[in-house]
Amino acid sequence: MSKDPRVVKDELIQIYPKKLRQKRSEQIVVTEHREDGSVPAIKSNVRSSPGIITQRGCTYAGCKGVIFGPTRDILNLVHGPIGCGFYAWLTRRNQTRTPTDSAPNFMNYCLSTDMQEENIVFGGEKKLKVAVKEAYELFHPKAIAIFSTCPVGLIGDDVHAVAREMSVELGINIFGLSCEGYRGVSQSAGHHIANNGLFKHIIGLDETPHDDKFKINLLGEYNIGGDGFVLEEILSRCGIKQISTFSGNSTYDSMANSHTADLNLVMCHRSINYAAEMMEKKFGIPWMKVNFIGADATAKTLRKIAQYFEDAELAERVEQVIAEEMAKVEATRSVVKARCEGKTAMLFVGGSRAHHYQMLFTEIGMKTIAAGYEFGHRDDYEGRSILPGLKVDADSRNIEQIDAVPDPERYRARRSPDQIAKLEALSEMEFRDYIGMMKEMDDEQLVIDDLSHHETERLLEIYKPDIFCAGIKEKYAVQKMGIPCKQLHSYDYGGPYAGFRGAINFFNDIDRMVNMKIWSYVTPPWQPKAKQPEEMAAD
Ligand code: CFM
Repeated sequence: MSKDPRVVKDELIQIYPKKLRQKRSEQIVVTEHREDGSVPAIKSNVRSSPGIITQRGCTYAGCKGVIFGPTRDILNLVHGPIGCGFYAWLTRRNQTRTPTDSAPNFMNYCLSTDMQEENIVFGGEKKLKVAVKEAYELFHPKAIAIFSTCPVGLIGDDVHAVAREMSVELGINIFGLSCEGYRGVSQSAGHHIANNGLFKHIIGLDETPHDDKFKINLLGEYNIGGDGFVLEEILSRCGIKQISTFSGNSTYDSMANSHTADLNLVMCHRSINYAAEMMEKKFGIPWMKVNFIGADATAKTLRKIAQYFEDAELAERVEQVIAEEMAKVEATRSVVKARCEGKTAMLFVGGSRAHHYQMLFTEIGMKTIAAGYEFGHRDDYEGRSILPGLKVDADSRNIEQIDAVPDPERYRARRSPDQIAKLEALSEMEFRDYIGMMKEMDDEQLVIDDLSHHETERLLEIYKPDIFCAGIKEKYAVQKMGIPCKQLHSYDYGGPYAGFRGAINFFNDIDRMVNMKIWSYVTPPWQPKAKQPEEMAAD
């Protein structure tokens, strides 16, 4: 079978009925850098077709699991049947560290109203009130967030009214989120709803000032496998004050105080760009796209921060940290690169990692031959420059769009438009911008949105990549085909992978996986018979 990406594209979709084939053909593109700087348009953020096995999750997962879940002291109460409630218990390896043993941490609790048939028929508001009260009496949290699951929206329970009423009764911050699973086409809608919730109900509530010189927030970093801990350590060594993270290892108070920072760093553009935009409009904090995945990428990001603050001492400290860390990275990288050079990878992850992790593979000489997002939008693929021409579809219009305006008292432009322009001219800073995944990929590679299971199998069969990166739902199907699968949602209990120390971990883990002989002993479904023990011994 030809490995020409155009031929492969046809092969992937030829089994589908005509209408679906047409739709999928617009969601699969072959990368190219055109003379005018553009990349091919890709259809994305549209509904998955029934019958297809998608990798996607639901809107509630994006709101509760991704954005609110990693904050340890907001009590997250799921209003819905217990099945959805299971997901409230963070099994996704977000880590957190309390300053003392007695400081609140609700992340390992699963709080649900456990709706029954009776509540679906007669309404669940009463049960929700009782649950809020009970949760309050048990934990005495500063804030309670109530998450709506599908049936709540279908029967029309007013979680917001209950939240307001209980907030007055209990004297704490209680708010509802209309993040029913069906609310959007994927997790992505849940991100937007959660961003709106953060903005309306938390950000800006605490005015405590800080006299640190360099104050930032890290947005779109969820402390999977301890990534956030590594970044906290690097930033503090550089002398940069991290006011808050949205939302890895974060607290309610830090988020409430986050508008006192002078710069917002955006890691995962897809999940948190809304908050970054709204904070800039309301408080005057510029946002800049960064990437801490990859040692070179981390060094570049640190230099950008130093440039933004225009401080010689900070720049010097940053260079010192980079020099110290890079020496360690190089020691591992040179060994691993020699063993991995030329091997191939495929990455199909939610909305950022399929881009960011390509950097790590490039650093050890591996090539990404196919990549895609589960739920990224066109700007995540093609860059934000396409946004002005984008038509908002009905599914996206379903989600509240907040038009933030400057706060009459608190708006303070941290940098003038002239200063921003000067900084942009100085280096490759991406203020209010994201260039997207495709611009950083080689030509003639496959980019596939919302990859289906059928397409996964055909891709693996045709290309036989050395490693496939995805999540737990894909992992075992891929490995049965004799190809190692690295989870990038949870790191397979490995990690952290961010920053310099994380890059070293990643290089070692990938080296072990792509060079492990065991995969050649698995009989993929397209091969007639398994290797016999004597053949294995002869290998
Ligand atoms: Fe952003 Fe994420 Fe991702 Fe995401 Fe996710 Fe995630 Fe992800 Mo799983 S916020 S888009 S909704 S980087 S949970 S921490 S790993 S799919 S690529």
